[in-house]
Parts: sequence; structure tokens; C-alpha cells
Amino acid sequence: MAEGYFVFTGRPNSGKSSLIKAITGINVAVGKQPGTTNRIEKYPLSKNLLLIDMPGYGVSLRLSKQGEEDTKDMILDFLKNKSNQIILALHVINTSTYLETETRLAKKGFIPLDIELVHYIKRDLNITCIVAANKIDKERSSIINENLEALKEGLGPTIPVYPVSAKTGDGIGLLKNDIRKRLIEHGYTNPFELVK
Ligand SMILES: Nc1nc2c(ncn2[C@@H]2O[C@H](COP(=O)(O)OP(=O)(O)O)[C@@H](O)[C@H]2O)c(=O)[nH]1
Ligand SMILES: [Mg+2]
Repeated sequence: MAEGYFVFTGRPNSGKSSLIKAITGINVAVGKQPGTTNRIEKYPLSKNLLLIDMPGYGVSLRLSKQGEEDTKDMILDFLKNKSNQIILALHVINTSTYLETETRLAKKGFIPLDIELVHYIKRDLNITCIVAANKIDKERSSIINENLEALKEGLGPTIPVYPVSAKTGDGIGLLKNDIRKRLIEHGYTNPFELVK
């Protein structure tokens, strides 16, 4: 069986590393780490299955404009070149600031990056993509709901969206079950059994 990839994408600070930890138990580095390189990190999950932690996609305080563009290219190249081996992509969004981020960037003439990347993964590369709407603990529920509605509208009806909090554990069970089911369907049994 060919080596398969389970890929995590998302803006810097959306909570990718925290979710990897919450879902798989892998002890990845969490939080702001000035000076760390923008590498694509690979972790073995089970036989022939690798988890891929992408660097942040989009505006980063740690990087120059050129650095941001180089990182985006690196992510898009990886997704494109490995699309045949990518079993599942999980795109992580900071739900507490979603509309604020999109509106602020839209005013500066940027396209909504989260939506754009998810659609690229699903429509152009034909990769199964689900979305973790993370940090639902971080704002009042009225704001979270408003952001969730906007996010779902932007993504369209065919992308599953799981509201979660990597911090409180809210929603993680449902998301984890869905991921397990999809990986097992592709023959990756015990996907969260760690391999040394
Ligand atoms: N309140 C809250 N904070 C979170 C949540 N998930 C991640 N964080 C925090 O957000 C910051 C960025 O998380 P990290 O996982 O490193 O994001 P990454 O850059 O996407 O890998 C860290 O300070 C985390 O502790 C969440 O669900 N709720
Ligand atoms: Mg990270």
C-alpha cells in the first residue's frame, strides 16, 4: 500500500498544532515560536500514514511579504505534487476572528484565503477536505455563530464544518470520529496509533 498523507492546513495561529495534539496525541510544538523555520513537518501516524503539519498559510507577523509568498508557494506545491497521496486535508480556521480577518483583508484587496485554499484543495486537486472551525471558546456564542454562518456560506454546502475548541476539547470527539472513519475507509486501520 502506498504511503498516504493526512494534511493540516490553516492560517498562522489558527490552532493547527493544538488540534494535531488534541486529535492524535502527538506532542507537536504549540504557540508562537519566533525564529523557527517554516518547514513542512511530518509525523508517522500508523503504517504507511503520515501526518503533515503545514506552516501557516497567509499573513504572518514573523515573515516578510516575500517570505509569506514563498511559504504559500511551498504549501501549494506540496499539495499539488502529492495530491494523489493525500487521503484527507483538514483546514483549521480561527472562528473567533474569521469575519474580522476576512473583512480587514478584503478592504486591503486580498481574496478570502481560507475559502480560496479549501476550494483549491477540493475542486482543483480533488482532495477530500474538511474544516475545523476552531477556538469556539474564545468569543461570545452570538459572535461565534455569526462567524460560523459566514464561514459555511463562503465554503458552500459540500464541505463539512466541525466547530471545535482545541483548548476545551469541545467538538473534538465528533471531528475525530469523522477523521477516523475516512482514514479507515482508505485502509489505514488504527490511524491514531502512534508509531515510534
Ligand atoms: N482559546 C483558544 N486558544 C487556542 C485554541 N487552539 C489554539 N489556541 C491557542 O492559539 C495559539 C496558536 O496555536 P497553535 O496550535 O500553535 O497554532 P498554529 O500556528 O496554527 O499551529 C496558541 O497560543 C494556542 O494555545 C482554542 O481552541 N481556543
Ligand atoms: Mg503550528
